[in-house]
Amino acid sequence: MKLQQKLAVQIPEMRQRVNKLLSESGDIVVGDVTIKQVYGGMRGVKCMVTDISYVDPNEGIRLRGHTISELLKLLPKPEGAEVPLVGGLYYLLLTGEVPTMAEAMEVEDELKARSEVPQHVFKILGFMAEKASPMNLFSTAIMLLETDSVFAARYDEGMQKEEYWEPMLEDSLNLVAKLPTIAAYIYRLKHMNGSIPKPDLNLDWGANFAHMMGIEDPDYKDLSRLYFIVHSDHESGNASAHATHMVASTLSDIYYAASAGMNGLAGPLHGRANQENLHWLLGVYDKYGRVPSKDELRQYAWDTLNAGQVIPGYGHAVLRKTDPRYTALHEFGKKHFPDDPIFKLADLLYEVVPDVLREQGKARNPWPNVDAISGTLQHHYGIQDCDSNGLCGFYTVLFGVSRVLGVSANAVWARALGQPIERPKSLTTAMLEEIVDKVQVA
Ligand code: NMX
Ligand code: MLT
Repeated sequence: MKLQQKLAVQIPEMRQRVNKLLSESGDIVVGDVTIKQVYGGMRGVKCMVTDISYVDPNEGIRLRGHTISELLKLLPKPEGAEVPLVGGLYYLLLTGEVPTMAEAMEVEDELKARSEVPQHVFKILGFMAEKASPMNLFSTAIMLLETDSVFAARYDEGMQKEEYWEPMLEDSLNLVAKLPTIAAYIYRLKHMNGSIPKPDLNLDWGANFAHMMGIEDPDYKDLSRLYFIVHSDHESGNASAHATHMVASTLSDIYYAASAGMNGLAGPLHGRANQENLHWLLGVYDKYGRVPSKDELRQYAWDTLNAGQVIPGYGHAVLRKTDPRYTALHEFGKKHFPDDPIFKLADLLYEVVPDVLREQGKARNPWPNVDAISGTLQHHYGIQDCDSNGLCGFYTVLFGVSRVLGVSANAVWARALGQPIERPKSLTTAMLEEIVDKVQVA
């Protein structure tokens, strides 16, 4: 069934479920909040809801109930390909159902029909390219598309609240459709004077990105789809998803909201960790002129920690085991280029870093996250993260292209369920001290 029709059937049922929960059980307690959590980035505080994905600390992400490895088997694939269609994943994120090939292709066709990027975006990015980082360009490009927001226009006309999700979906499809061209254009501006091949209408959304990057190796098409699938969603508390949700909760449209999410993704503790990890690996490789020994790598890792820095790509706010997204990308590298020296180095890092972090005793999770391998795979295909002016972050743009799938699917459902403006409560330090005094007296 077509995406829009399917959602039109699902939304009233879901509204009923949520209304029942709220009216019959709205006052039931879900969890307590400690002072450590109030000061500690709200870690573990249960205060958001999404049905699109869930991160179990040990098992990792499930998207609509499916693990990454299940999804790679379940979702429809283009003929002869190893990795499924991203259009099929988007259908799953939005509807919760594994699409048939026809349903996945309907989404792919919708995206193709909406993929033309307005000329002003190319022009303005072109003016900025010399001085702006790839993530600045990416976030700006999303904002430049805002002029065409259907949601903003319909809101001004005075639409009913029940209808909000429809233009939100329209905008989301329009935005997602253009992202591969925008990302490839940013790369080409930085490295190839901004000339970009026309999208190939015979290719799917993910493969078209590879084509526009000028890489015709079919393996890179598979890697692009894989990359865009694994980074798409990671429940709603992560910084990019949460920022998007918060901004959208003010009834800003998806362009304002997703651009805010991308600004969060640009930080080194979040999506930029893929860039940091790759640069770290290249730094080690350059220092020794080869893959170092385990002892040398251990020392390098300690030097990083002793300099007060983090080891990028390791640790996580929720996960407590190896990230299954790391595993999926690692398997791809192992199958296609096990002898790539940087891939070997990333492998050696896995053998060294968890022990080092355990020995240091600070990180709650010593295992790798997705960013400990993703840059290595792009690097293998010759994709550079930095331009000749030293402006870096293209790998984070690729994370961002994928993350917009998840945050926009969430934004459509947030509108459908009438989620209100987000507004948690802040306290003062004196108030917390007062709470402590009262507890101690009692
Ligand atoms: N290297 C060194 N120290 C670390 C690391 C690491 N990889 N991970 C955590 N720590 C430290 C952390 O800085 C903190 O130190 P302090 O008490 O001095 O402030 C301490 O260990 C406790 O932190 P955790 O509670 O384990 O982690 P938290 O939930 O606060 O932060 C991350 C999670 C992901 C921000 C953190 O593990 C980190 O900085 N990792 C490296 C950057 C990274 O890979 N980010 C990408 C995350 C995934 N993504 O795609 O967004
Ligand atoms: C993500 O994919 O957003 C990261 O792993 C960070 C997180 O989940 O906190």
